[in-house]
Amino acid sequence: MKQAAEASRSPEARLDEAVGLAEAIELDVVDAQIIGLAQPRPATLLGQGVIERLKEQIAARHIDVTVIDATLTPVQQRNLERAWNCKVIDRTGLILEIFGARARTKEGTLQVELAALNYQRSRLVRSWTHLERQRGGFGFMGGPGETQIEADRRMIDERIVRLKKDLASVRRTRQLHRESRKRVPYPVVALVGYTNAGKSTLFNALTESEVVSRDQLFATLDPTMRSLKLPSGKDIILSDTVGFVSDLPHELVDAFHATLEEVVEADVLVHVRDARHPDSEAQKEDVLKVLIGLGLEERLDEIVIEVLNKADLLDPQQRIAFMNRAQRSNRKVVLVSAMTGEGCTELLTALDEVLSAQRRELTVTVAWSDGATLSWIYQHGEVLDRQDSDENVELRVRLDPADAARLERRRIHS
Ligand SMILES: Nc1nc2c(ncn2[C@@H]2O[C@H](COP(=O)(O)OP(=O)(O)O)[C@@H](O)[C@H]2O)c(=O)[nH]1
Ligand SMILES: [Mg+2]
Repeated sequence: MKQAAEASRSPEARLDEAVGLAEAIELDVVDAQIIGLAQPRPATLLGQGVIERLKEQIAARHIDVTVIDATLTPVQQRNLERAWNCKVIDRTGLILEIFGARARTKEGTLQVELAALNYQRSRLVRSWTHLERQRGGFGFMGGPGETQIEADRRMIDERIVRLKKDLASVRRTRQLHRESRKRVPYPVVALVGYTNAGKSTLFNALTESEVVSRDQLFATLDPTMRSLKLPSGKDIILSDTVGFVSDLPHELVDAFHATLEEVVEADVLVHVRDARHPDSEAQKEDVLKVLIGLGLEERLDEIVIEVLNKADLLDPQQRIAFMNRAQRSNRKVVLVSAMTGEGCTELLTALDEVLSAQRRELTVTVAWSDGATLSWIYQHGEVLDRQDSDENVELRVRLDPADAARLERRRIHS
């Protein structure tokens, strides 16, 4: 994996992120390299010497895909694929693959497809200008190449128009999706944060020791969702979400937001931060800005737990500084090492606390004949008051939002 010069951030940090992105779609990264670009070549981006050297490595190690963490023109991409005899994708292509693999809703899928088509279209335009240049700038005079590009472009345009219509109609029925999400009978806790902050490592650390229940619900959940029991005995669903990336290409912003729908639906957000990352503070601001953009501003204090991850890499002084800052925060902050397991118990306790703070009080009337519902309420909620009459029992009960919705369904379907 290689990259072009990028002004603001260190090449090492960018390379780490690119590796993290590739791993997010289950690519097995066998090698990652930083390559200096003295002079970008229009035809291949990289210089001939570099191309030859990599060609040998790619052949010797039977590499199937090479990711270039930069923007490639279609011509550069094609030339590199020919030279190396393997698939080549650039940064935007890689991010689109990730979004495509992770979009969970119809709306998300359409939004990603739209971004992919717009991307393809812009690349057609670019190769068009490339052809124009080859012919000395008279591309508009027509010829087989242009006709093909025009046709491709028209096809893409038609598809884009259709996708936009589909998107509009899916948005109208979005409320229905929300309703079906509510059918998940446990509170949903989503891990959010930058790529490489340690979300997946934490996801595994928190769920690995668990015996995953073979409930039908879980058979249908995808691998980025798992159930987990909190110290209180409460079951939750933990969801590992698409990571934020630095310098997200602007044409991918809508698609990124669409993959974050599950975040809007979640009961708790665990904001995982790499405490050691040089851009950690700027990353935090970015994440919060996006969450606010998703309409969560008013709920942030209620639903966000901040995890300062990679505590094992901090020295004692840094730890103290972090915890002091944390204490001044409105939100719960937990120092964690997903690697060593430090802080995981505290995090689970914090999840219990945040969830019980979200509990709502409600009054329900249950018929004596419905013993199952009565015992369910005692099992899942906190009964504050009880009035028994001849036919029924009236209870004042405190339940978390997911259980309250579950109780409602029980009562409708019984
Ligand atoms: N030292 C240390 N490394 C960690 C910790 N958590 C994650 N990592 C490493 O950070 C990198 C990114 O982790 P990953 O879970 O894939 O991040 P994600 O992109 O947020 O899912 C991996 O190399 C992990 O091994 C931690 O607590 N301590
Ligand atoms: Mg991950």
